[in-house]
Amino acid sequence: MVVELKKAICGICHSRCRVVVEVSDGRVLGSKPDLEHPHGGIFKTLALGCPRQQAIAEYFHHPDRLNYPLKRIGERGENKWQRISWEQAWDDIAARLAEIREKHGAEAVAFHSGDPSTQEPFRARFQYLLGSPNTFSDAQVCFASGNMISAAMYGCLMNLAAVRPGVTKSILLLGTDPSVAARRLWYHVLEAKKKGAKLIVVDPRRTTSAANADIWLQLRPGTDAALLMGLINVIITEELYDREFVEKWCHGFDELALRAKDYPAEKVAEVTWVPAEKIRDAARTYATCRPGASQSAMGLEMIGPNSAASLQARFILPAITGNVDIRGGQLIRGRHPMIVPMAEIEGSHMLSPTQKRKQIGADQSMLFSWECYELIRKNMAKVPGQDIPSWLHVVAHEPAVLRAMITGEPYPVKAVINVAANPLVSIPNVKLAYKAFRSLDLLVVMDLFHTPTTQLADYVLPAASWLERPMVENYEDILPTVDCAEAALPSHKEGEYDRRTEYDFWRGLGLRLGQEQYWPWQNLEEAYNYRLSPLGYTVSELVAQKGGFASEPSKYGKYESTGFGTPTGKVELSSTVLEKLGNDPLPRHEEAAGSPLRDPELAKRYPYFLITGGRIREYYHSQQRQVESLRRKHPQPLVQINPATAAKLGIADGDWVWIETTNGRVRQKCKYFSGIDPRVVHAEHGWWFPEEPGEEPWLHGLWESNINVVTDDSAQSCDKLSGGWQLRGGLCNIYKAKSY
Ligand SMILES: Nc1nc2c(c(=O)[nH]1)N[C@H]1C(S)=C(S)[C@@H](COP(=O)(O)OP(=O)(O)OC[C@H]3O[C@@H](n4cnc5c(=O)[nH]c(N)nc54)[C@H](O)[C@@H]3O)O[C@H]1N2
Ligand SMILES: Nc1nc2c(c(=O)[nH]1)N[C@H]1C(S)=C(S)[C@@H](COP(=O)(O)OP(=O)(O)OC[C@H]3O[C@@H](n4cnc5c(=O)[nH]c(N)nc54)[C@H](O)[C@@H]3O)O[C@H]1N2
Ligand code: SF4
Ligand SMILES: [Mo]
Repeated sequence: MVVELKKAICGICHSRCRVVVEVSDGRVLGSKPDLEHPHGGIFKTLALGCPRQQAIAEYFHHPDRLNYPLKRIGERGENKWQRISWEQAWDDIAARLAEIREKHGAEAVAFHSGDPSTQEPFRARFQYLLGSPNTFSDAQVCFASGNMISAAMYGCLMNLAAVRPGVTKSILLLGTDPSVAARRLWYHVLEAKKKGAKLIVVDPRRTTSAANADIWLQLRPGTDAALLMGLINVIITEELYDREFVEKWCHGFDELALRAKDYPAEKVAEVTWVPAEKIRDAARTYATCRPGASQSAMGLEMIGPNSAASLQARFILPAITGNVDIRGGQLIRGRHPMIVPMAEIEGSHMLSPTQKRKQIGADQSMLFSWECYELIRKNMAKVPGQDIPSWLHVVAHEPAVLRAMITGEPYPVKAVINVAANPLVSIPNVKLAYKAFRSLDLLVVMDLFHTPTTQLADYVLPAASWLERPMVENYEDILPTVDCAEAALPSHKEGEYDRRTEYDFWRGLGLRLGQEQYWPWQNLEEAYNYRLSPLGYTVSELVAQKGGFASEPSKYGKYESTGFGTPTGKVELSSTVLEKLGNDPLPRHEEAAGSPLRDPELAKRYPYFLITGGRIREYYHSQQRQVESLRRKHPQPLVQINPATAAKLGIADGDWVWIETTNGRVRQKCKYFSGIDPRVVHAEHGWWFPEEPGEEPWLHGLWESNINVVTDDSAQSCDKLSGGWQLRGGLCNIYKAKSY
C-alpha cells in the first residue's frame, strides 16, 4: 500500500491546526501534527489531544456523505430525491434565481452562511453581482459584533489576546472558555500561567478555564456590562490607569470617568452577584499586572440586550490600562501586506447604493448596516494596511429576514442559498425558522451531509471538505500570517462521488447569470493563487518551498506614527462612530425587558436563567453527530444543573429533563454540576439525531433536544445596536421528564 503524506490545515475549528494527513488510494488513513511548521509544537499538543481530529477518517469517509447533487422530487420535506449532474443543478438554480430576480428583485434572494473557511468572499462577490443586499448568518453573535465595536473604537480589530508566556503578566478571559473552544489560545494561557501570569475568568460556569483561574468572577448571566463598568470604576478611582496613554491617545476619558461613577463595586455586586471585593481584586490585578492580554467571546456576544455595551466596556479596558499594541498584551494586527485583501475580492462597490439601502432589518442591527460599515471602513483607511471585509460585517438581521420570508414585509424573500450551515439547528426560535424556510419558493443547501436543513431543500449540493480543496487561511484578514495547503484528497472519483468547492458553485451560477467577466479564475486554486500573487508564490509553490506558511514579524506601538483609524485619530473610549449611529457612545447596563428585575411575573413561571451552547469537545456545533466513535463518548445532550436545584426538583443525575420557555420545550439529560449557580442552568446546543428518519415530521429528531427550539429572537431579546439575539441569559423552567 502506497501512503502519501499531505500537508493540510484542519478546517474543523478556529485553531486551524496544521496537520500532515496520510492518504492512500484517495482515502485518508489518519493524521499527525505538522512538526515542520514553526508552530508545530503547539499543533502537537492540540491535534493529538483533539477528538475531532482523531476521527477525521471516520467523518470524511462516512457512508452518509453527500456524493452528487440532489433535486427534490417529492413534496418538500418528504426526503425523496433524484440524482442530477452539476450542470443541471447550475442550470436549474440559475434559471430559478433569474426568474425570482425578474419578478421580485434581487433582494428577494437571501444568502445564509456558516463557517467562513468556505470561501465567503466569493459568495459575497456572487451576491453583490446578482444585486442582493441580504446575507444573514450568526455574525451578530459570533465574533463579528466584537469586531465591529473594536473597529469603531480603535479602527482595527483588537479582540485577540496576544499572550506571550514569560512576558504577559495577566490574562483576562471574558465569556470565553478556550480550554474547549479555542485550544490554541488555551495552550498559551497555560504556558503563561506556568511563568507566573495571573488568570482572571468571567463566566457563570466553573469551566476548566475558570477552574484554572486565580480570580473567577461567577456573574449573573447577561450582566457583563455592569461588571466591566465596575472594574473600570475601580481602575479609575484608584488611579490605576495609564495616565500617559490615556492623555495622549484616548478620546472621551472624562465622560467615561463620569459614567463609571454609576458603577461602584457594592452596587455592581448586587446586579451581577459577584462580591465587591472580587470586583476590586480583579480590577487591581488586571490593571497592575502588565502586560495584560484579554479576549472576549460568546459570553458577551450572545446575551442579547447589553451585549454591545459589554463589548464597548471590554474594549475600554485594554486602552485605559495601557495594554494597546504592546508585546504580550493586545496587538494591532491586520492582514499580511503581501496578499490581496478579501475586501477587494468581494467587491462591495459592485452593489449599488439603492440595493444597499434595502438590506433587511438594518434598523434593528445598525452595527451591521452598510452605513456603519462604510463609516468605519472610511476611518480605518487612514491607517495603512487596515481594512475590513463586508461579507462578515454587513449582515441583514436574521430574525427580520425570517419574518420577511413569512409575511412578505418589508418585501418578499423567496429564495435562500444556504452554505455550510445548519440553521434549523443553530439559529434561535426554530419553530419560526422552520415556517420561514418551508415557505420559500427555492431553498438550496450545500453541505457534506444531510441535515434537518437539507431535508427542507429543493436542491442539495455535495461540498468538497477542507481535505478535498486547497486552503488559504489568515483568520479573515486579521492576522499577518498566511497558511496554505493543497487538496489532500480528490473531490471527484468516477462512479463514487462528485463534490465541488463553494467557489465552483458560485462561479458556475455566475457564468449562467451574466457575470462571466468577473470570474477569471477557473477554480479555487487559481483564485487563491491570485490572492497570494503579491507574495510571489502560488499555493503549491508556497507549500513546496516554505511549508505553506508566511508571516510578518510583529511590531509594537505602530499607532505612534499612524494614529488610530477613528474620526479623532485616538482610541475612542466614548465612541463618536456609535454616537453618530444613534447609540450611547459609552457603555451602560440596563435591565432588559425580560429580566426578572423588570418582569417578576414572568420570572415566577420561568425561575431559572438559561445559558446555552457552551462548547463540547467532541463536536463542532451540530456536526459529527453521525461519527460513531465520537457519539459513544458523548451520546446524548446534557443540561448542567446545580445539585441543590436538582434535588429540590426531584431530578436525579442522568434523568431526562424538560427545559421550557415561552417558546416551548425540549428534553436533555440532567448532568449534576456544582460549578453552576443554583439559579442558572446550562443546556447544550447543536443536537439533532442523524439516525432518525429525515422526512417530516422527524427531520432527524429536530424537535427533541435542539435547544434553539426554545431560544428567542423577539425584539426584546435582541441587543438594540448589534441586533444580537439572546442565546444566553433568558429565562426558563425545568422539570423532570416522566419515564415509565
Ligand atoms: N469543540 C468546539 N470548539 C469550538 C466550537 C464548537 O462547536 N466545538 N465552536 C467554535 C465557535 S463557532 C465559537 S463562536 C467559539 C466560541 O468560543 P467561546 O465563546 O470561548 O466558547 P463558549 O463555550 O461558546 O462560551 C464561553 C462561555 O460563555 C459562558 N457564558 C454564558 N453566559 C454568559 C454570560 O452571560 N456572561 C459571560 N461572561 N459568560 C457567559 C459560558 O458558560 C461558556 O463557558 O468556539 C469555537 N470552538
Ligand atoms: N443555542 C445556541 N445556538 C448557537 C450557539 C450557541 O452558543 N447556543 N452558537 C452559535 C454559533 S457561535 C455558531 S458559529 C453557529 C454555528 O452554526 P452553523 O453555522 O449552522 O454550524 P454547524 O452546526 O457546524 O453547521 C455547519 C454545516 O456545514 C457543513 N459543512 C462542514 N464543512 C463544510 C464545507 O466545507 N462546505 C459546506 N458547504 N458545508 C460544510 C456541516 O456538515 C454542517 O451541516 O451556531 C450558533 N448557534
Ligand atoms: S478541530 Fe482539533 S485539530 Fe482541528 S483545528 Fe480544531 S483543535 Fe485543531
Ligand atoms: Mo461561532
